[in-house]
Amino acid sequence: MPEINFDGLIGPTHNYSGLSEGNIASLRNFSSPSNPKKAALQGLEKANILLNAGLKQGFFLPHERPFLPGLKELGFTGTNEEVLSSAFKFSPVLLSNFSSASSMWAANAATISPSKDTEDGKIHITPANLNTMFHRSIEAHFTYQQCKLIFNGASFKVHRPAISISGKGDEGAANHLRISKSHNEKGYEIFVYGDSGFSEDKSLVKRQALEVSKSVAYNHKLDTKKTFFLQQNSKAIEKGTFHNDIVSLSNENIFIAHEKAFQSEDVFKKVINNLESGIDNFKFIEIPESEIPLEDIINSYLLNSQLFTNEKNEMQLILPEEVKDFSNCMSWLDKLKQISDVKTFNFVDIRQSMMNGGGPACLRLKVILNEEEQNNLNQKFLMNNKKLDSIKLLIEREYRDVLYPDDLKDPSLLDESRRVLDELTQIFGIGSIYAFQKL
Ligand code: SUG
Repeated sequence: MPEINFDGLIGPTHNYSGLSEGNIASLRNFSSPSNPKKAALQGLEKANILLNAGLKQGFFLPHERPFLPGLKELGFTGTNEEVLSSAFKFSPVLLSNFSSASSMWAANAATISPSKDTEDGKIHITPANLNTMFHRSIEAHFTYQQCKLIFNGASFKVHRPAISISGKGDEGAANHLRISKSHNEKGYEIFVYGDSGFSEDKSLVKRQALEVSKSVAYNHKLDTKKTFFLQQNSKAIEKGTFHNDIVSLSNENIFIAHEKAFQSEDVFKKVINNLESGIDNFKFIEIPESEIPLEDIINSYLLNSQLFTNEKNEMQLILPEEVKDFSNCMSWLDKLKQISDVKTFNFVDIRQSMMNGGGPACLRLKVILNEEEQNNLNQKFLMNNKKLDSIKLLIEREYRDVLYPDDLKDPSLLDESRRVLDELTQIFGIGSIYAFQKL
């Protein structure tokens, strides 16, 4: 299969710290108890659906959290215990920022352009700088390092994370769509942005800057005639669409979007016309506000479902269980089955991630590669049943089943996390990759 998804393994510090302004679920669940064990097992279960559907599946390892090197850089000194307790005393929210398990949302790890789309025939990868939210911005460096390890063959070009403009950043694949006749053919790439980095309007958090999106597209050496830039609808951002992947999705020739996803109807129509004339099997499905209001799209996370092509060459959709609570979404799914190649639906319980605003599509980074390119990537980061069993045992043994933001100062949580990460590097057989392993 030409598609491999890389999921972010969910780390032992998964918690609800209410860190993401504009993300309704993250704010609503602030300070609720989390269950890191359940979260990690739910994530694995979701990824396992793809293995069962005949796809290869990759993983990013969790980042080192709490991130002691960051706290030390700020000036906290002493033993690990002292650093954690003085950081917490100084500012609990500061410690939360350095402790988030947010790298689980791998859709925000990078933007990827397959080799068919790029002038030099390489797969271009730009790790996201995630600059708008501090807790996410500190992911960029380690994500870059993992990308260099995973995509290390001659087929790949891993760029440095993009610069940021006036605090607006780059949110990776969550704001990027690719549409093509099939995975194997040259495609169209759409970059979705919040606003210009130089805009004076600061009333809403708009995470993605147009100039940054353009720079990623330029560095990826894309065909300008097949590259488009669409602005997110401000009203949709205001209601909770902090990333585009909450209101639209694509896979091969299918593009599904809510009527209110994009700011300018005219620009959007032009893009659709281009896709219609360039892709003979192009299938655009718009969800009108009258059929499913934007609020229901946001609360159900219907369009944050993970759409992929399975072994039978049919499309399969992994949806969050929450969708079942919305009869309008369920009726729409019945219709979708009739009018498209989307034939199989899997409902998954990933409630732990959903409570922080991360649905099935957020948990993965999709990479399109041909066979040679697949052989060229670091196979150690791919999942198999043996690794899966060992990881499950590790999670069962080490992860907590209750965690409050205040527990982040507990030095034994740091020890547990380090034990987990150390053992994960052994299970994947990748040597020492974490700062604490190199001390
Ligand atoms: O960046 N939540 C993430 C959710 C990311 C979802 N990704 C996609 N839509 N692709 C975010 O807002 C919440 C963490 C906290 O509050 O503890 C958080 O970071």
